[in-house]
Amino acid sequence: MPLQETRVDVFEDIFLVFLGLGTLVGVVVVSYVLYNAYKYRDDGEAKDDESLPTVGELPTGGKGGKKLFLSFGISAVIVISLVIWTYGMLLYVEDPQDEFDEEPVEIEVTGENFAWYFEYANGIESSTTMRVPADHPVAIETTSGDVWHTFGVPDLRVKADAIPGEYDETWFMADEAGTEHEIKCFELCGRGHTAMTGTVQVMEEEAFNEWLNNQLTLEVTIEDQNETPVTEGYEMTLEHTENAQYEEDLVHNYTADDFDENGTISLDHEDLQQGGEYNVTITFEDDQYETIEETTEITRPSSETFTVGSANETDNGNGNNESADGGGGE
Ligand SMILES: [Cu+2]
Repeated sequence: MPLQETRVDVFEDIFLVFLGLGTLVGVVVVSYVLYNAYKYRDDGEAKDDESLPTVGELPTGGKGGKKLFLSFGISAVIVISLVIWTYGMLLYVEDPQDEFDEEPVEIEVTGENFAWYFEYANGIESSTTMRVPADHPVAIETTSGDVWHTFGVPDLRVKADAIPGEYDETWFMADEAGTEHEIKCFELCGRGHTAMTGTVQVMEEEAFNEWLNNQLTLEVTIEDQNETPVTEGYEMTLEHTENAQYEEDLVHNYTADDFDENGTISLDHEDLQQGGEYNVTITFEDDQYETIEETTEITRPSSETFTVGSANETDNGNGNNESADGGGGE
């Protein structure tokens, strides 16, 4: 079986084989019926070798059921080989994991509140539009945040249950960059069911990777209460809240020298490696300002501004280290 066949190819092959064989068998059977109807037609004259049966007479002669066995035999060969071949094709559709010659792109799909949400392996999230690379296997895991839904992309022959607490796995491959395919819900789930649509957007692999990397960025700015950049005398630590779950150590340390004159540092996918929720800790030399401890979520290009307060002014212990834009990146 050729590698990297898409689901569409497989189902098209099965359809064509069934159509071809069905047509062939139909033509043979109908022709043979017509041929015999003609050959043994009643033209009003009895032939020499014809002995008309009479009521109650049992048939004699014949060739030991040769024709019967022949037709049963041919049918059995056709049906059994069809079953085996189709089963093999469907096994490939069900579980092609070993046959992928590239690592599939992994996406977790969640149906919730009549909308579709997508989370990529690097922690990046999107909704409604699912971007995928062309000619590259995509492995999806579907689940639901509320009621039963079913994720389906008819064009790509994809369908997977989305059930709360369960993960259904399937895969697909789209072969033409620039095309779009409609996503629909195939489980009557409520009032918003028919509007529960989305789009699979097929991109060139390079453009897809660029998009995915560009989503994983964080800009942090530190300023004081007069909106003046703070550029000296501090250290910042970012620690992924689920660090233990990842192979890489997702703890990143920066000093004031890494920030520019605007008190800003821009981190990209190479710095961060993984999106998701991070604990941000900023400590100041000589207790110049109170330590900042916040969490930030990076699921798309994010920015955070932290406003520092003077350490000796913070007698009520709050209100000084909240981020100025109300949490950013949300
Ligand atoms: Cu639904």
